[in-house]
Amino acid sequence: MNDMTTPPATYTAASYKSATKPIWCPGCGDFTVLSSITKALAALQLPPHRVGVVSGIGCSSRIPAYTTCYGFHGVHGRALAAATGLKVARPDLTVLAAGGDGDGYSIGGNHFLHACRRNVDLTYVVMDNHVYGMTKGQASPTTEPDWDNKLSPGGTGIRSFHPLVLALAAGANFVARAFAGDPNGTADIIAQAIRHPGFSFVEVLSPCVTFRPEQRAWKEAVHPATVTATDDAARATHRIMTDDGLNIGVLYAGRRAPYQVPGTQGHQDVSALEAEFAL
Ligand SMILES: Cc1ncc(C[n+]2csc(CCOP(=O)(O)OP(=O)(O)O)c2C)c(N)n1
Ligand code: SF4
Repeated sequence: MNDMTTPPATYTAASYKSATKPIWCPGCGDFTVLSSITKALAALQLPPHRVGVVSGIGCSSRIPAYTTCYGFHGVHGRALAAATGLKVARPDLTVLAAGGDGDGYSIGGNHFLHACRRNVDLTYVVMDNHVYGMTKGQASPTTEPDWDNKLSPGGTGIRSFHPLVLALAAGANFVARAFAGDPNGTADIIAQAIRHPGFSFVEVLSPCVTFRPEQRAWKEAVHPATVTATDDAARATHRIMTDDGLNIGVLYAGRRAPYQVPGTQGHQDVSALEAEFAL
C-alpha cells in the first residue's frame, strides 16, 4: 500500500490507557484526570509513542504507568526537572508533567517557579487535593490554614499559597483551572494547554476522598469562569487573586515565545552525553 491508500491511524481515549489498573481509592478524582488526559491526547490524535508523561511521587504521580505513552515516574518533586530535560533533548515529543500539590508546590516548588520562567514548551497538570494523599494526610502548601486534622490539630495556621498567581508571576505562558468532576471540560482545557506554545500550567481540583472527604462538595461549588482568557498577565493576576478559587476555565493565554536551545532547530544530539554516562 502506498501513502495514498494507507488509512490514517486513529486514536481513541482507550488507545492511551495501559493494561495496568489504577490502585487509587474508589472515588479519587485522579481517575477522571487520567481519563481527561487520554481524551485530550485522542482529540489531538497524538500517537502514544510521540508523547512522554513524566511525574514525581504521590498518588497522582502514578499516572505515567496508566498510559501507553512513554513514561517516567521520577523522584519526589522532580517531575519538572526531568520533563524539561526530556523536552529540550527531544523537542519533537509532546511532553506532559503530572503530579500533586505536595510534589509540585512543596519539595518541587523551586522547579515549578523556574519551569514557568524558562517557558519550555510542555504542559504541567497538577492534581491539587490540598493534602499529601500518599503519605496519609499531611498538610500541603495549598491546605487551608484552619484545616483541622490529627496531624495538624487546630490547623497549621499557615496561609496557603496561590499556585496560579505564582505561575503568572514567574512567567507561565498558559494558566487554567479545571475540576476532576468534569472530565470533558478538563480534557478540553488540557488539549488547549498542549496546543499552546510554551509552559502551560493546568491546576485540576481533584478530590482526595479518603483524607479530604469534604472535597466531594466541590462538585456543587465549582462554576465556569465568567470571563474569557486574557493575554494580559496583570489583569489575569488580579482576576485570579480576587476570585473564589472555584471558577473553571482558561484564565491566561500569553504570547511569550517558548524557550529553544540556542543554535538548534530540532532533534538534539545527546550521543556525547550518553557516551559519558555509559556503564
Ligand atoms: C524526597 C522525598 N521526600 C518525601 C517523600 C514522601 N512522600 C511521598 S509522596 C508524598 C506526598 C505526595 O503528596 P502529593 O504530591 O500532594 O500527591 P497525592 O498523593 O496527594 O496525589 C511524600 C511527602 C518521598 N517519597 N521522597
Ligand atoms: S489517598 Fe486520596 S489522593 Fe490518594 S488515591 Fe486515595 S483518594 Fe486519591
